[in-house]
Amino acid sequence: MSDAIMYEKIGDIAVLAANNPPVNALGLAVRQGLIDGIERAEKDGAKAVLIYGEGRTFFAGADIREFGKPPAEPFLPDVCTRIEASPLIVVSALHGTALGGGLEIALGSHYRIAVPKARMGLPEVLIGIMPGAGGTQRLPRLIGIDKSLDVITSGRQVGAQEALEMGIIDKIAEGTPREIGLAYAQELIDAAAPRRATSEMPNPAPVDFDALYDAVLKKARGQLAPAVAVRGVQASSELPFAEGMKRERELFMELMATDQREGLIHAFFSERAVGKLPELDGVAPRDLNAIGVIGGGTMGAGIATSALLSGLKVTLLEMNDKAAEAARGRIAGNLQGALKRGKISAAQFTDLTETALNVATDYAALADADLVIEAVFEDMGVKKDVFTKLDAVCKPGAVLASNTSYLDVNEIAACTSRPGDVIGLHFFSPAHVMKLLEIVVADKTALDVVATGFALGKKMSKVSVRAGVCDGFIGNRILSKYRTCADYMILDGASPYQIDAALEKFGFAMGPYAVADLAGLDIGWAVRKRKRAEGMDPRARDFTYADKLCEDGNFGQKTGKGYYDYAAGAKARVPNPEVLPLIEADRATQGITPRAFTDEEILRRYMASMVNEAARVVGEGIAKRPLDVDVTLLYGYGFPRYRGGPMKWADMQGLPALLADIKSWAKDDPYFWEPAPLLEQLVAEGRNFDDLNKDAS
Ligand code: 3H9
Repeated sequence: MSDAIMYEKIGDIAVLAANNPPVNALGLAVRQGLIDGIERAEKDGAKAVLIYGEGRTFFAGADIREFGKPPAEPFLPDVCTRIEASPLIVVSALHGTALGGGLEIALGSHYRIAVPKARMGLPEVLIGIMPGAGGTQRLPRLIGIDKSLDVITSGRQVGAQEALEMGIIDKIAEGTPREIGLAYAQELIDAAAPRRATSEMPNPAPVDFDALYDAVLKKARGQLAPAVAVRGVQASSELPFAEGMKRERELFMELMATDQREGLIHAFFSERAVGKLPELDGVAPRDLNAIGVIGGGTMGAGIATSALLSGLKVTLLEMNDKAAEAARGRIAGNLQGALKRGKISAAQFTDLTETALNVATDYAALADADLVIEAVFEDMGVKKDVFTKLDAVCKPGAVLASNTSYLDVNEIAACTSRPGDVIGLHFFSPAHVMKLLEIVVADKTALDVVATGFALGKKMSKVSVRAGVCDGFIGNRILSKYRTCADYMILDGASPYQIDAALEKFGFAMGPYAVADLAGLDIGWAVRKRKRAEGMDPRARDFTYADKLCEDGNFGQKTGKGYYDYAAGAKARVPNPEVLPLIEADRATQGITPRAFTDEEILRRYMASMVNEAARVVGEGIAKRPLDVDVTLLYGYGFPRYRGGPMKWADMQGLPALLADIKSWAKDDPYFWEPAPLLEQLVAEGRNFDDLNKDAS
């Protein structure tokens, strides 16, 4: 027997306890251990078998780390089939998260019991595959097609109570999984309960699978797995069990071979790797109980909301009583949303708004804060004024954070007497919704201050990425480059609508011009004005059509018109007829003869500009690893998750072709398309971005 499955016989019950921390993933040793355990139980005179997991969870699924390597026997579907074929009664006792192959083991068992807090599901589509160990064949036989499709195509986790109501499990009981499993197995033995194989249940009644396939494909915005999973479920209705299993395997293997699977699994591991920084090993964060937030606009109120929801006490500072009360109202509004969605109770709402939140107008109110985040106007003079005041009132050791999205955190830190305590914490708006947090480490930021930034991110359930100081840090710096690329394509002949459509087809939730309308066109206008005032590089191209749009009062969704007209609502956007004439006039003034762009060229240019700038960001150490860029773009910029992030996408396309494109476009515009040294180096060495991730791990 392997150590991954521990065997024990208690009376008539053979106990198979999984012991493969941290999540009892079904790696080779576990699969072999289960087969050996069942065989031993059958020879051991047992009447029933109990399967449960030691540690924090039942099996959380197949071992994802084995994907992409040659599969090793025994395969998981065969393990489930062997468990089900046993003449002994097999009981699975679930706790933690019984996911994917874990739930499939339970479905192969004859009876299922769970602790009240157990969660279960078939989340395979979230990593680009579908259930491949009988999940699409057994679940529909057990609970019917509709409920199975809901669980399988969404990948959502179902709580024990709902699972009981759906018929996925037979019983819920309080106790450890071992206790409740043993008691249930004994109860079944005493009642002479029959062996009950899901695979022997009748085929579930069919539905209109073709219509469902189309609907699921459309909803998934280009992701294949949920729709392909519909075909698996279809097989459960139309084919005998063994043939259905074959069909499931074929579909599973097809998905396994896709870039989408590779991209999604890269995203899964990358979002877990971003917080693991060798320099923080053994560094304890500072205390974090009470925080201050300066500025109660949309951003400040969002940060305060997120902090309150994570259990922190918050003092929000505004300039006067009126603004402070408006901020309180904004935060209460955000928390109302959380109440409506069932995230907090009415009692918690009252506690958060009345006890945990304090609004103030005097800096002295921040004297006891462990950490203060300023979210005031994006202007160096204003920020310096705030930090000078914070330096005067905050207690020693308090972390002083700026939520700046572009400005130099070194310069901000230098105006205090404690630059080691200063850090950038760049939240994304709305801050209580968006998961990304850029933790901007300045030259003198102390390591335990960095660790405190990550601890805050964890408390707030953010995905935190370390960034260095530069104009725009990781995300906005790269954004500025690919937005400029799109703007240049418009000057040269593309339309904003064609660009948006091409990128939405690629999988972005919204194209860059729809995003600009949402964010407010006045933001870009202010940046352009600032850059012109500072003096633009003469080699950079400039344009006026976007300024004219703003001069006419079109700031996007908030004014009803921008690149699009929103008269019929945000979703029913239609092109604003004023836009193309402005663009044409700009081209005419600049003497540009417009040319046609294919969607493919739009995508290639847009992505190449993104990847090239990202390579600079990594090369300069602003991002420590390519995966930090991927996670930033996935969580803050709507990059389609199933493409893994720009660096992973570039690796999968092949870096030499990307570099060749860049070099060919550099002939016309050497300033914009100058290849990043890191990209040239990787191509010369025959390596890719993921090799750098591996070097760093
Ligand atoms: C499948 O089952 C296919 C079958 O249908 C058919 C096969 C033929 N494998 O997330 P955490 C690691 S597909 C390997 O930080 P949490 C994770 O990387 C699978 N490793 O903790 C991390 O490692 P590290 C279907 C895994 O408490 C550590 O465990 N199942 C796996 O926040 C802790 O994870 C899924 O898709 C795995 N399957 O969340 C479930 N899972 O410490 C995917 C986790 O080195 N997993 N690790 O960074 C999850 O959703 C969450 O990890 C879970 C725990 C909810 C389980």
